[in-house]
This record gives sequence, C-alpha cells and structure tokens, in this order.
Amino acid sequence: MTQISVLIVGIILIVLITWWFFGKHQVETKEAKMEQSKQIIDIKVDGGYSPEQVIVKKGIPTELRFTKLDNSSCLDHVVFPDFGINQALPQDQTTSIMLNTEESGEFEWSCGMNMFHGKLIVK
Ligand SMILES: [Cu+2]
Repeated sequence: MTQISVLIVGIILIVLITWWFFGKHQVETKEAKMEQSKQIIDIKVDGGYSPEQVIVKKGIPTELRFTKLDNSSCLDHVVFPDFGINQALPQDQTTSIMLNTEESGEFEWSCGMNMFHGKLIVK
C-alpha cells in the first residue's frame, strides 16, 4: 500500500515538473490602439511590466506610456537597446517613449539592471 502511494505521488510530481518546464505559459500580450496618427500602448510598471509583450504596426509612430507604480529602484529606468533609449521613469508618473517603428521585428526592453524584460513586436 505504501509503495502504491509513493508511486502515485511520484507520478504526480513528474507530471507537474513536466508541465512547468514544457507547458505553454501565457505571456500577457496587448495590441496598440490607434489615436490620430500614432499608436499608443499603456504599460504598467509594478513588479515587472504589464503587458510584458506588445504588438504594434510597422511604419506608424508608436508611443509607449510607462506608468511606474513599483517603488523599487530596480524599475526606475527602462532600456531599449535597439533604439538607443535609456529612459528614467519617475515614481507614480506616466512617461511617454516615442519609437520610430519603421522596421519589423522583435525588440526587447528591460529595466536598468536587465532583470525585468518586455518585448515589442513590430509587424
Ligand atoms: Cu532592475
């Protein structure tokens, strides 16, 4: 009886571990909304980025509005290496970053220490 219990617990653990490593984890993704001649995305900065993946259209000026609610210094800069941007994000304020998205592709952004990440997808 004990052996069967151990076996069952073992199988459950294996299933859980497999799911954790190979299961499809959802990434919060949002598409830009159009406003006049530009596209805008609001991103909340609180223990990471929400959404952490944004999709914009190629060739339309893009405005990313970061609102920093997290009071750790970790997230007080946002860096877009591909665009040469390193922008300070003042606490409890919304900071706009304008991007020229003429090229399609995937562009990562991160906090100043490269700990939290997000991704901009231009198509
Ligand atoms: Cu950081």
